[in-house]
Amino acid sequence: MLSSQKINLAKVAAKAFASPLSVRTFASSAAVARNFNIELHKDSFESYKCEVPSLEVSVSKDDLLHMYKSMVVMRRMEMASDGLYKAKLIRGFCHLCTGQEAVAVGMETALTAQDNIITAYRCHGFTYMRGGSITSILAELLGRRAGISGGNGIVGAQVPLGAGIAFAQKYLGQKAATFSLYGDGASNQGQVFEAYNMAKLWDLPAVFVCENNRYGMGTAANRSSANTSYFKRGDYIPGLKVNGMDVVAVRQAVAYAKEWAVSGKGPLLLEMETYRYGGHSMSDPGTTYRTREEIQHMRSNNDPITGLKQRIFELDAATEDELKAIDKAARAEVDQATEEAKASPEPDVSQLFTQIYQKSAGVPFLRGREPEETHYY
Ligand SMILES: Cc1ncc(C[n+]2csc(CCOP(=O)(O)OP(=O)(O)O)c2C)c(N)n1
Ligand SMILES: [Mg+2]
Repeated sequence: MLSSQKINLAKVAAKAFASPLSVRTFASSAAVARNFNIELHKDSFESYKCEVPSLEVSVSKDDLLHMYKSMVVMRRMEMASDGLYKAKLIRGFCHLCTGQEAVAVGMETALTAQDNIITAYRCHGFTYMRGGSITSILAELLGRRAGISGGNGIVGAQVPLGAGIAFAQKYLGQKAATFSLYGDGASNQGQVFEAYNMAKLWDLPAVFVCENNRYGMGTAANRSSANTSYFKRGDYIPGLKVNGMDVVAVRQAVAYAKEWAVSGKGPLLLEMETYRYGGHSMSDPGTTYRTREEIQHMRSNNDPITGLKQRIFELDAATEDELKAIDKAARAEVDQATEEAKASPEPDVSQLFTQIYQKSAGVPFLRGREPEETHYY
């Protein structure tokens, strides 16, 4: 629960309900909202040892508005976190996903509750998309009782865990996949390649998703990775590079990856080309290792929310007023959740060590920072 050790989210719990967008068949009845046919940009995908997904995508107005709303809420939620951090209500580390919204939203809209997602600490958006409430996410960051818990702060550690979850899915005969997310910085770790190897040996329904936001802390990808084509780094595992700033392209790629993984072809790598607008964490201004012009350029030309908005207008799928109403409702929803999270009491000290070891594990005590802090059950 401590935001100072915040290290969310070991396994983003499978949603208790299926996303309204998850794998939906499009009915042709006149009573059902009409679908829009989108032709994705020709550079949306690049493949390695596999075909690229179709550039033709069919989406309904509901789909488009749901994606728009989810990204707007996510951005607002991160803005609220930013404010709470600056007000010293959130302490310790806080990693925002502003700029990267299309990845979490596009992924979730292609998956079902049976699929699993595991990620590290830049996880607020994924938690929201998996069904975590805004209040629970903000309360967690604030270290309050209403918080939703979890955590992976050891860079890359979630990748073999994800392969293990995929193993369980295969073992249990489930027709679902596990998506393990990691960054460009994490991608060079040995354990990532060990997970690739086992996933391929056993043809696990494991999709490895590299969120390439171009930096690992303050280090540019090309300074840490000898090969920055992350989608090709599985060697014997096919891969796909995806425009991670286009939510519809992400959805299309993830639907393709899921189909690939559950059809028994084994693992697949996805590289989401994305960008974080803020620093690595709240304590990093994010401007010493990259230029302000670069950030501004990404915001002005590649923003996932603006991009989807333009697409919606081009398709004539909704009016400006409709989108403004969504923006307004999102703001109100996040404001209310912020107040609820702030009103949630701090947990009792006796809760400090809950959910670390299972009671049955027989661990009699946990060592604190100082000998006198040792905690006995
Ligand atoms: C094993 C390990 N080494 C180093 C760190 C310190 N650390 C935290 S985040 C990070 C950078 C990771 O970058 P990337 O994988 O690109 O993810 P991003 O933060 O960009 O989402 C590092 C080195 C850590 N938490 N764990
Ligand atoms: Mg990174």
